[in-house]
Amino acid sequence: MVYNNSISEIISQIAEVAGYLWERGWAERNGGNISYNITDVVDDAITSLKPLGESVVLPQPVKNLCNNYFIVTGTGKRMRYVHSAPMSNMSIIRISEDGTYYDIIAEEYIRPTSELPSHLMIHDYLIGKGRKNKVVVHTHPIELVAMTHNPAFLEKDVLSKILWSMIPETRAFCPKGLGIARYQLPGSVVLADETIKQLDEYDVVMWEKHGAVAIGEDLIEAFDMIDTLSKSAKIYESACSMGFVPKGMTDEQMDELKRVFNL
Ligand code: 2HA
Ligand code: ZN
Repeated sequence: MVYNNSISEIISQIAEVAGYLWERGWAERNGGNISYNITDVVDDAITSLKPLGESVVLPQPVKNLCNNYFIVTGTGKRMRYVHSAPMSNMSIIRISEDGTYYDIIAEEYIRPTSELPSHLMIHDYLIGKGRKNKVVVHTHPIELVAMTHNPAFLEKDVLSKILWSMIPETRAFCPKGLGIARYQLPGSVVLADETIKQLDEYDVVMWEKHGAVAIGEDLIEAFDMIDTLSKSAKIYESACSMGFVPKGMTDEQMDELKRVFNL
């Protein structure tokens, strides 16, 4: 199919980020998923598309997403192939007029990610709040996930503080830090609910013993936030493997960054 420039650009961006997720080792097998709200840039070529198969009922209606369009990575599809052949590994879906079901409309009948409930409920929640969110990305960053295996790090903002203190960049570019959603079954509505609870305060949420979710207006920015937090987690791990637990920057040093850079 031929897409307009905006949609082509979005497809290239998803392919680019899918490649990073694979290269980082965060996307074993079919791990991770991406959704991108393209409603603002669809044209007649897209809106006139007919459903390719059966409509799929959503586990929870998404009232703020009626008639919205998304590009979504497919269930069971590998990020490394989303990178090399994007439209053979994801599909375009249209949410129904009443927000209770969706249709797959392009290019092939590829069923969306198993984490679609979380993706759509997050999009729905953020649009309802008037936020300009367009993307949700979920991935399995090794060191960050490892850190969620330590119960002490699951208390509010403990992990954020450690990660901020590892390198000034993280304090500067992830000023909100990250939220924590306690372990829930992958793909479940409760996991989506737990995630949404964190989104008023955070743009990145760690799913305990599972992965990270980032939201944003821009996919590269959402990826960069996980990447930056992950860099801090690696520095922490690296120091521990050298035989010491890093103390990190002091509170004064972090406050100075906050003051000087207006964070
Ligand atoms: O898409 O990562 O959480 C596979 C997953 C489920
Ligand atoms: Zn996952």
